[in-house]
Amino acid sequence: MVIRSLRSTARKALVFAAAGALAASGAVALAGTADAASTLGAAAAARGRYFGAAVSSGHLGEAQYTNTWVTEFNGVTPENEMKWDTIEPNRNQFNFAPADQITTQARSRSMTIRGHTLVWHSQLAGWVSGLDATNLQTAMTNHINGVMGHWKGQIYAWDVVNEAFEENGTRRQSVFQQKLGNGYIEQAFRTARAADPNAKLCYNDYNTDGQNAKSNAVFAMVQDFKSRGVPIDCVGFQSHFNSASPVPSDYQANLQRFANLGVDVQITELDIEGSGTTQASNYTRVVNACLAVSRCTGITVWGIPDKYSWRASGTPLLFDSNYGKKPAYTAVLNALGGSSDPPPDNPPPDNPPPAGGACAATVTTNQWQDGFVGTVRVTAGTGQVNGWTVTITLPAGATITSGWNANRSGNTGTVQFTNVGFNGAVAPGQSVEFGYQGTGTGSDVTPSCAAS
Ligand code: G2I
Repeated sequence: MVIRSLRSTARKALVFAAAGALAASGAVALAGTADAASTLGAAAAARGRYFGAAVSSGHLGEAQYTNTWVTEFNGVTPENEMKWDTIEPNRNQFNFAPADQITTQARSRSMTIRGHTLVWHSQLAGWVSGLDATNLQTAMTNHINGVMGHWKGQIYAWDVVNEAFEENGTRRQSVFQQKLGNGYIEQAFRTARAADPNAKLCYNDYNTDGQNAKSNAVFAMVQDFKSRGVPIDCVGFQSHFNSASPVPSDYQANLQRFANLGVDVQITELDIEGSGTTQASNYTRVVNACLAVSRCTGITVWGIPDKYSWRASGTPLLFDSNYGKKPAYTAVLNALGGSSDPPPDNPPPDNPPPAGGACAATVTTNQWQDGFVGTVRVTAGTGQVNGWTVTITLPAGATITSGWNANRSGNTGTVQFTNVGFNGAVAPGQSVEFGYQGTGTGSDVTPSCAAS
């Protein structure tokens, strides 16, 4: 197996130290125990930020979906599970179970959780629209208290009010606006502060990513709130981009002007339609803008693989529909200061690669309370490998429940993995990866590799 050199270990220790200090502040957490700078979450943590994904509870049963989430990201926003129609479908009957599926997993990995969203005109339960002003006021307060109370102390930031403005800067004529008037946003924020004083309270919207009539209206509202002591801590910029709505040239300047008001800014629903280098460079611009604004505390992409995006046909995400890392992924990782290449010293100069025809294997384990994901990298030596077998011995009590990109001989104790059709051939010095998921403690595994 490959023994990592001191240089690699020192690099990792630095990243972990930085991330640890930040985790203590509650804002960020490590994605796992994988090589720190080789995942989006760990690279972002080293820059003092979280990197999250919108997650749907309905996909958690798909091993690669969950694995990609927990391996790559250190933050999460439930995509639909906290919306009013799901979470309070009938008055005062709360349905927390779908969102809890996500938050329980997120909490066991110390992820940064964004709550989305409390007061929004869309995905609103039908019963809300029929209420008179007095009842609507009570229902809004009760909703905020009920939902925030359930996760009190566990949510990093809440989108308290979502999409309350029109493109021309006027208020959207939602049921809240029509029945409660202009004051409803302020009321929602004041109620939210009392419901969970530790959560950051955000206003969240789209098409506010550059300076325009809509973002100016939000700006004026935040300025007014700050001047009157209305509790607001952050502004979320959804950042849904495509060719008709590209990353604006003043994107960073716009984030900065909000930050200058004394609020944090967050990129809350990032996706950019396109492919290849164009998509990659647009993602790079967004990440660089956030990194350049010290109060930009994190980025969330609105989904994991393209196939589950709300606009899948535009392939707007970082992973393709087979969970392959797209050029945009590499661009984001690099912009965050990470690298998906094996460290330059892996195999290190003092630990030469295996001889011609042989292979080496390394395992990175992402361990949480009661389960683990192992990612195994098989590297060919100086000669071509045409098939391989990796053997590991799991600690007692560990059981593999699923795996991908390899055939597997068993689930406990000594387990052998052999290549599948498409990843048996490994060119000299190149690597392929496979993985497994299990229950129990699966760390401290030493693999051996035999080429066939
Ligand atoms: O529309 C993109 C986003 C804009 N900002 C607010 C976000 O909350 C919003 O997210 C999307 C979700 O990604 C979609 O998944 O919100 C949509 C609804 O406005 C979500 O779509 C809904 C479908 O409309 C429903 O038919 C479906 O039952 O997703 C539901 C759950 O899959």
